Amino acid sequence: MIQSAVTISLVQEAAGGPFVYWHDLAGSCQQASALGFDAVEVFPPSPTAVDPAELRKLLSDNGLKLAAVGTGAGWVKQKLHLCLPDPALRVKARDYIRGIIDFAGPFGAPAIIGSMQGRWSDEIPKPDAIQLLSEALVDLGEHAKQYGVPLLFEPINRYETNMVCSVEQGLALLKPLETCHVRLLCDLFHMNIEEVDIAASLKQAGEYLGHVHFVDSNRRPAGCGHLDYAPIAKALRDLNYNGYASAEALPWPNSPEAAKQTITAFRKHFH
Ligand code: LER
Ligand code: MN
Repeated sequence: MIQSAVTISLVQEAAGGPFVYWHDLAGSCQQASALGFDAVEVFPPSPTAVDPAELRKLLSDNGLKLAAVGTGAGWVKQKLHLCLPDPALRVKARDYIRGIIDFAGPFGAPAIIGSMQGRWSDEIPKPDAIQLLSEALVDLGEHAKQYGVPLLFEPINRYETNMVCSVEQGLALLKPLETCHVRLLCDLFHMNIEEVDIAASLKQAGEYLGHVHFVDSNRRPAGCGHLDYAPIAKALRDLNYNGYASAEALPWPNSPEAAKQTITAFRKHFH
């Protein structure tokens, strides 16, 4: 059975980004719980910004699970990524992600690498960048293994990276890796830009599919754009996908309405 999740951003610098709830961890958990979400996905400003004991209590008090934790603040706040020309900064980027894995792991939640995949450049041409990214994914995937969770890797659209934009490119990156602990995060917003057929690409991801960002074509909550969810839901059912459909969407028209719209769409399509 697919499970529902909703995003909470705690990163001031990410203002305007695609997160349903903002800044208030306790209040957001209460609202998510009241609407019946299974879990929350948290976007923290650093690996140490959220007190694990406080989060554990909030999750327990509200009957929620932690779906995943984003690493994107490493890019947004510190301009770190895994393919930077400076080796010392690449180490820092890897350590940042390792810190998020160590924060999320004890909750049984995976860390997400999206924007931290970085981009190739004149100084680090594409084949070298792919090599650097692959080495980092093996190291970090094996690090996640101790918690019994995968590391999630997210193809993101061409306007945000020149590295891995589609499911096909994601599979080409992950299949040769000497670890089986890295899975794909398929974000329907990015897929709407990059894929020929979203449902077919989800099926192609197959057992590599680890997480879904549930959102509409315009990054508004599901049902507020022009995506056709029937074939998407069928593809996920056919795969026996039992991970999360996590609402990483703009707080449109506002956070409470976006969350309500999302859970209504989730129940319509997935239950
Ligand atoms: C992160 O999940 C994502 O989808 C990226 O677009 C962040 O910029
Ligand atoms: Mn996403």
